[in-house]
Amino acid sequence: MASSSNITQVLETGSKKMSVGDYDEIYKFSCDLVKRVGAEIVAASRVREKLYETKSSAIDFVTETDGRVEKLLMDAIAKRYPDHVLIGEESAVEGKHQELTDAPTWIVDPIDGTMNFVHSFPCSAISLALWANKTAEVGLVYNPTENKLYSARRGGGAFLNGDPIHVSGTKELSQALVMFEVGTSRDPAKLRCVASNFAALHPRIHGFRSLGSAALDMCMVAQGGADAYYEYGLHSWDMAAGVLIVREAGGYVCDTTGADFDLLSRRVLCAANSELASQMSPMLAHVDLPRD
Ligand code: LIP
Repeated sequence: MASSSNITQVLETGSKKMSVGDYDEIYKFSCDLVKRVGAEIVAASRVREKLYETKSSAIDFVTETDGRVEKLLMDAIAKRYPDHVLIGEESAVEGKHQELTDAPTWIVDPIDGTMNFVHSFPCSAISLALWANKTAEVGLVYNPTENKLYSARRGGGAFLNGDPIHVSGTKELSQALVMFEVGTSRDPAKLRCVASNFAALHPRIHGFRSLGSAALDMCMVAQGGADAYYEYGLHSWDMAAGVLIVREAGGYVCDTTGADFDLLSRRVLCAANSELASQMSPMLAHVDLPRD
C-alpha cells in the first residue's frame, strides 16, 4: 500500500494545513472503513429479492442498503474528522446539495452499481474519496462481494488488494477494448448520444464492455483489463475515487471533449494514455446535462 514517512511536508487546504502524515492516516482509516462497512453489502446481497425505489428515472434505483451504508460511512467519517465536508449520493438525492470547495471533502457513493446489487450481479462497489483544494488525494473503490479493494493516494501509485496496478500500453484505438455505460437515464437526447457514440466507435475498436458500475469500469482501465472508458450522465460520487486510481495507475483522465476533467461536469473519458484519449474525443457526440 502507498505510504509516506515524510510527515514534515505540509499541504495547504481550504480550512487547515494537512500534512502527508494526515493523508497517511486518512488512507489507512478509509481502507479499514470500507472493509468494515462493505460487510453490510455482502450480508444484504444474500437476500435474492431486494426491495428498491426509483430516483431520477424508472431505472435509477436506491435500496435501503444504499442509505444505511452511506450513513455508516458518513457517521464514521464525521466522528473522526468533524471539520471535514461530506458529499454523499443519497444525501444529495434528499436535497442536501453541497458545493465542492477547497476544504477537505469526502465524496461517498455507498453502492456504485445499485442496479447490479438489486440483481445480485456481483459488480457493485463502495466509492470513497477525499478531495482537498479541488484535488483528489485519496481514492478507494471496494467491491465487497469479490473482496477487491482498489486504492490510490495522490503521488503514491494505485493498488488492487495491496499489489500495484498499471494501465495497459495500448495506444491505437483500433486495438482498444473500450468500456462505456448506457447509464440510468431514459432521456431521449442522452440515449441518442449513447447510440451515436456506440455506432461511431464500434467499427473502429476491438470491442465494448460494461460492468454496470462507473467506479469499477474506471478501475478496470486502471488495472489494464480495458484500455478506455467514457460515460455521460455520471455524478461526482461515481467518479471522485476512480479518476485518482486511473491517474495513479499511469492513465489519462479528461473531459469527453478532450478538455481538462471537471468533477462536476457529469462526464468523463479515461484512457491508458493521452494518445488513445485524443483519438476518441473527436469521435464522441456530446449531450448537455445540468452540472452537479
Ligand atoms: C451508476 C453507475 C452506473 C452508471 C450510472 C450511475 P449508482 O451509479 O454505477 O454504471 O452508468 O451513470 O452512475 O446510481 O449505481 O450509484
